[in-house]
This record gives sequence, C-alpha cells and structure tokens, in this order.
Amino acid sequence: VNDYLYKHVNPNLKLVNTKAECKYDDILHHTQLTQVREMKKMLNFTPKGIMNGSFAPEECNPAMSVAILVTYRNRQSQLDVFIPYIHTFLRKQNIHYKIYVIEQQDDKPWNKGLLYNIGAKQAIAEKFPCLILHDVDLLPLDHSNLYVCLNQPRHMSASIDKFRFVLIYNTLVGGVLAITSEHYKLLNGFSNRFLGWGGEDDDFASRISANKLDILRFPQHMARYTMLRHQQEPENSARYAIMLDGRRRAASDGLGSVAFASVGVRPQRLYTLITVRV
Ligand code: BGN
Repeated sequence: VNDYLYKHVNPNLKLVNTKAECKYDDILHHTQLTQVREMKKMLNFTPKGIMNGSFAPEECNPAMSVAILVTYRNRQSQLDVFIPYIHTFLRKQNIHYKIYVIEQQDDKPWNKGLLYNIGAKQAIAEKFPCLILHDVDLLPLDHSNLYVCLNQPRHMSASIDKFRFVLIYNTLVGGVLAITSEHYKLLNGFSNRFLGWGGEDDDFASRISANKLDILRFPQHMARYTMLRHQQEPENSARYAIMLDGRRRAASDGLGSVAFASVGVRPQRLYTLITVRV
C-alpha cells in the first residue's frame, strides 16, 4: 500500500512546512477490531479540531486530502451514530478529510447516483483530489483500512458482518468506495437514472471496467465493517432494464448532466450538509 500512496493534497489546505510528513506504517499494521472501544469513546465524543466536518492532523503534514460523501435520507438515528464514530476513527488516520452529508429532502424515489454526483461536484469545486463514497449504515472496524485513494478505484467494504464477512461478488463496489476525482470525472460519475434501491453501484462498476480501470481491495481482515440495521428504500424494479443499455448511456447520463429542483450547502460543525430536492 505504501507504494501506492502518493501526495494527493488539496491545494486549499495550508501545510506547515516545519512539520514532518505524516506516517502511515503504524496505521497499516494496526489491524485490531475497533468497534467496542470506539463505541465507548463515542459516549464522550468531543468535536475538537473539527470545523464544517473537516479535520487535519496537528502534528504532521498529511499526504492525502479526502472528501467523504455520505448519501442520506430519513435515517437520523443512523447519522447520530455514524458521525461521531467516523470522526473518532478518521481523526487517528493522519489524513486531511471533510465529511459531506448529501440529503435528499423530498418524497420522490431515492436517487443515490444523483446525490453522489452532486456531492462530487461540490468536493471537486473545493479541490479535493480523492472521493470516498460512503453508506451511512457502515462503520469501519479496522484501523488499517486507510481512508485514502490509490491509483485505481478501491472497494473498501469487502467484508461486512451482514454478509458474514464474505465478499458477495467480485464486481461489487457498493458500500464504501475510494476513487480519485480524476477517475470519477473520467467515468462521468454515476447514472442519474436509478430510482429506488439497487443497481446504481453495479452500473458504476461497469463504467469502471469500460474505462479499463481495476477494482482494488485491501485484504479481508483490513476491510471489515459492521452494518447498522434499517429499513431499505423500496427496490427499483426497473434496474435490470436500465442496466442493459448502461454502456450506451454512460457519456450522456452522469456527472455532466445532473438535474435537480434545488441544492443548498449548509456547513455545520460535524459535517457539511448538502440538501437536494430532485
Ligand atoms: C446487488 C445490488 C446492488 C447492491 C448489492 C448489495 C442489483 C442489480 C442487479 C442486477 N444490485 O444485488 O445494488 O449494492 O446487491 O446489497 O440489484
């Protein structure tokens, strides 16, 4: 992994040159499960060092700036767990990061691809070179699972307790995915046409392979997550049909063609909220 790590810092981030470069070896070798300990710490979580959902290490200059994009609707109790947990986890990773929660604020069918595209546009405008697309119900368990982009897209949640810690199929990219902003633009982001649950991630995977990119994964013991329980959005029964002409649509349907009724950006202490009406 260290071979893949390269300088990828947001030019807006002021680096103090007298500081040493951050090191990542210790983090990569720290493969213990964290959940119980982190859960305890969450009880006395303090937002120290966090502003607008953004944090940078104090002691060293980070090698990576990462935008965490969390698509969301109507799951306040999960957000209440996710946000302190992920900050507690990420503050120890020696990276500069910013959390965006992209909330669909209407009763229309769930459009996760569109929400990711809107979040990506904002993060790219703020000069983040790396995007991590993150389900709100997944909590990382291993400190070694570094929240950074490599030189190919990386599926980070290969090992989820709900699926007995087994990767359910090889092209799965749903859950948590790290991809550079450059690659996201190259793929034209997500399709905006998947309404309801399912398929938008598989369509994104076919964009990855159509552009001759790989899907990397860390070893399973570094990629473990626990999933919070919840009710799923209604399934999209049209998803198989939409996927069939995915390759033909990729150029005209994606990041370059997001349509919405309104978008608002509202910075809060622990995350920057992007509200969307489709
Ligand atoms: C798959 C879904 C994904 C989802 C994973 C994991 C579809 C399309 C079928 C051709 N894909 O079955 O969207 O992330 O399960 O839950 O439904």
